[in-house]
Order: sequence, then C-alpha cells, then structure tokens
Amino acid sequence: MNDGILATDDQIGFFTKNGYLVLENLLSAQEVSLYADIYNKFLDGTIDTGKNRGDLGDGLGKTGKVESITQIMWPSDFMPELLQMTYHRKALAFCRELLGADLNIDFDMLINKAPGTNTPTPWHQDAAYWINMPDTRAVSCWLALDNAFVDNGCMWYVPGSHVKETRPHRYAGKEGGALVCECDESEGVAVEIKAGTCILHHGNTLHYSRGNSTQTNRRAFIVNLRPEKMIALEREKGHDHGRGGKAGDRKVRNEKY
Ligand SMILES: O=C(O)CCC(=O)C(=O)O
Repeated sequence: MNDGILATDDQIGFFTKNGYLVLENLLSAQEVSLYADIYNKFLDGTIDTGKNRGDLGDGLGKTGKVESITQIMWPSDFMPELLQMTYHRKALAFCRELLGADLNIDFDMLINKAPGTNTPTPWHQDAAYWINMPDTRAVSCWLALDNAFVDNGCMWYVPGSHVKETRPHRYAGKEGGALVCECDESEGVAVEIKAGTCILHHGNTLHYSRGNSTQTNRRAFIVNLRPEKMIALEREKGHDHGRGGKAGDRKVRNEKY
C-alpha cells in the first residue's frame, strides 16, 4: 500500500467478503518511530488539543488522571502537515482503489489505551455514530503504532457483518460516551498486528477491543474516508465528527431504531 500502487484482487475480494483487511507494514520502522514521537506529543499535551480530547471509556472503566480510553479528534487540525505525510497519503491512495476514486478523508483521530486502563471498547458499528447516508461506502484505517495483541486491546471484527443490518445501539455507560450493541467475542475474530501495520474496516463492520492490561501504551492512529459527496452532505447537516471541541458529542445518529 503506497501512493499509486494498486490494491490486488485478493485484497479487494477479502475486504468485500469480510469487511476488514490487514495491510502489513504500511509504515517502516523508521516511520513508526517518527509517528510515535508525534503521537506522544498529543498524548502528553505538548500539542494541546483542548476539548477535542475526551474519554471514550468515560463511565466504563476506572477514573483517574489518565482517560480510560483516550480519544483525540482531528489531530490534523492541530498539525496540518500530517495530511501530507506518508500515512494519510497512503490511506487515501489505497482506499480510493478499494472503494472508488471519489473517496476523500472525512476525519482523523487518535485512540490510545494507556497502561493498565483495562477498559474494553464496546462492540459497535461506526455507522451507528453517523447520520444515515445514501452512499454507505466508508472505511476506517486503524494504524498500530505499538504491537497490538489481545491483552493490550487489538481489534476484533465480525467477518461479513458489514453487509448486514446495523444493529440497535445505545450508550454503553454515560450519556455522551461510547455506544454499544449486542455482540460478543464468540462472533468475532481477534486480529493481532505489529506496529506499522494497518487494518481497514468498513463503516458497518462490527468491532471491539479488550482493555489494555499491559504496562505499555496501545496507540492507534485512525483515518476515516468516504465519498466526497457524503462528506459534503454530513457538513451540510452540521456533522463533523467532534471537530472544534466536541469530542464528547457521541450519540446514536443513524436513527433507525
Ligand atoms: O481503538 C479502539 O479500541 C477502537 C477503535 C474504533 O472503534 C474505530 O477505529 O472505529
């Protein structure tokens, strides 16, 4: 996966069937180290993200100095050069091949599970957080900046769930916090990956991760893409994924149920 390299038929076939796809070694070890340094500046507040920073695990895990699940919306608003760097460029190029040349980046975010925070990300489909759109093509790129494995909160997916109905969602804990739907590990597969590898999932794919019970961070950098016309539709209706200090504005928006 890099600028101008085609997605293979096997990759497209796997994603179409399963609703997720692993892209090994998207970043080199050197690039991982560069991104990890940047990421740490967001985490330690050197880059102040104000109310774009929130706790996705609010009400789900322990309370303390560190968020149960740190979520920072729109890191590229605070560091615009990220948009021109390897990860965003490769994500855009590959996803256009996977789902269409009209795709663009909708938003980006950081989700970290700090050491010992032990807070699972509840089972959900991203589509539940979003307004219903006539074109449902959507893909999230989940780049690991640490090796991600079961005990520190690697991602789990339910293969094939992206082509089924979006399940009813509700708040998992506090109002404004993470959403959850009925699902459990027996339906899913855990996808352990190395730092520098990226997993793509469709906007309707059921996913989840266990809490981090280890002594090191589990840092993920996420870039979300969809057709430009759908991005324009969202903005027209006032939806911008927590931009401008609204990280805690999470709710069921697909409004089917
Ligand atoms: O990193 C996690 O634990 C959850 C990520 C997630 O839900 C997403 O990228 O849509």
